[in-house]
Formats: sequence, structure tokens, C-alpha cells
Amino acid sequence: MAQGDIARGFIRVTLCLLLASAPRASPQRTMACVSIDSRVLERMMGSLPMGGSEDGVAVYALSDPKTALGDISHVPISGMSRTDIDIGGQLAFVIKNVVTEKEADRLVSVTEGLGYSPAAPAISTPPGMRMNQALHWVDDDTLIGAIWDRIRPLLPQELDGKKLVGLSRRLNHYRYEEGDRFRQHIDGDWPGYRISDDGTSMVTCSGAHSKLSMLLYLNGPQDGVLGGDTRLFGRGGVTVDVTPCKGSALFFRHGFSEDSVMHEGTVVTGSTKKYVARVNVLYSLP
Ligand SMILES: O=C(O)CCC(=O)C(=O)O
Repeated sequence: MAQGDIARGFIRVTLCLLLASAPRASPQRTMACVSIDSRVLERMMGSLPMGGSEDGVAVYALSDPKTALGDISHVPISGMSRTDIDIGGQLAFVIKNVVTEKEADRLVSVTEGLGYSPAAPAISTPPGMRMNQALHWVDDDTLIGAIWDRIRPLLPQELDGKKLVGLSRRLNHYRYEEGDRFRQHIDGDWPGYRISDDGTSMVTCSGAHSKLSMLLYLNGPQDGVLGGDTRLFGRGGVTVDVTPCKGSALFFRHGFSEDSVMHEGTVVTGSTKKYVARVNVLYSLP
């Protein structure tokens, strides 16, 4: 079978949904399992935590996103707010309630169903830097469209003279186990990605490029996560630790801008895994 055939094969995975009734403070949550269908949009080279790379790492799409992700409203969640973080003059802010706790739990379950891997597709990191597991998928706009409608008014409408245009539909998820971390780095800038019109592959969005990272926290201390703060290194030696808050998102500049923010994911010190998703915020091209 040619690689293209494999890449476009359909896959059925079992989705373990975290039950909303499980006690919030307990890291051991009850799970219910349902089946969902997914497909592989692309297979590409992925870098491994301790160096080297692996070929054929999948980027997925959900065959039925509405069923897999559940009912997602496009209206803001009550209590949404933006708080700017003082890191010596560089842009960094947190938006609360980007997704609900239920949506965050569901997303964790979807990604667990698709399956994490040590290799991160298309990402290149030196040995020992990205010590976690990765899972990348591309949304058909079911989730990203709703998040966009919620957060759009709170984002910088212009950066470097370029207009805010949207969010990439590619979600790069990371799962950290005890001892895992993401050492100091600056995120690269990327084109936006979406699913092709015929649904079979991942394509770039024309006329847009990313300027901001959005780190969406899918769990946090309330689920039993210990450690795993995101540490921002600002100008003049300022450092700020942002503790993951489930459903909230941290934003900061990336790419080759002077304002790009050095950051790290600090060590997860307990047995509860930390889950985060990185999504790029897109601005117009000249
Ligand atoms: O998990 C974190 O807190 C940091 C993640 C990160 O550095 C990244 O996705 O670039």
C-alpha cells in the first residue's frame, strides 16, 4: 500500500470521556468509553524528545467532530476576561474561560482516543528540550470557530501593522507526565492550517501568518496537576509563572519579532498528567 493510502485511511478509536460528575479535586476521574472515527490527513517527520526523528507521524482529523466534541456554543462563556501580564513591556495575557471545563475534559478524552506519541510532527527541537508527548489534529472549525467567536474581541486587533484574521485550525497538544517539561524556547511562527475542501489533507490558509501563541490549558491543579507552570522570561530579568487554569489560555508573541517571549513549561512533579493545546493566532500578510 502506498503511503498516501495509509495517510488517508479511516481509523476508529475508543474515546474515554471523563464523566462530569467525577469529583473535581480528584486526579482519578471516572471514564466512560465511546467510539469515534478519525482519519489521518498527513504523515510527516516528527522530532523525538531526546533527539533524532521519526517518519510517518500522523496529523489527524475527526470524521464527525460534532459528535466527538459535543455541543459547543459560539457565544462567550460567562466570566470571560483578559488579564495582561507585566513581563517588562512584552505582550502577554491570559483569557479566562476560553473553553468550559466540560469542553476541556472532552478535548482531553478526544486526544487520548487519537493517541499521544513521543514524536511531534513537523516540530524540530534539540535533544532534551521538549520532554513530553504530542498529538496534532486539524479541526473543521467546530471547536476553533467557537473559540474564535468567543475570544476575538479580546485579542490585539493589529500587530506590526497587520490585521487579526483568525486562528489556525491545527491544534498541537502536549501531555506531560511526571518529570516532563518543555525547556526554555521561543515558539516559531507558522502559516495557518485547515482541512482541504475535499477533506482529505491539511492545507495552509492563504494570506495569513501567525504572530501569537495561544496555550490553552485543558487541566490544572484542580485536577491534581502538580508543577507544570508556564514560566515567561520578560525583559530586564523579569520572570512570571503562570499556573495552568483549566479552560483558560495564555497568549504571547512568537516568531522572529523582538517582542517574542522566551518561555518554558516547568517540570510536572506529580503523577497527574498535564494537558495543554497550542493554537496559533493569525494576522494578515502584507
Ligand atoms: O506547557 C507549557 O506550559 C509550555 C508549552 C510550550 O512551551 C509550547 O507549546 O511552546
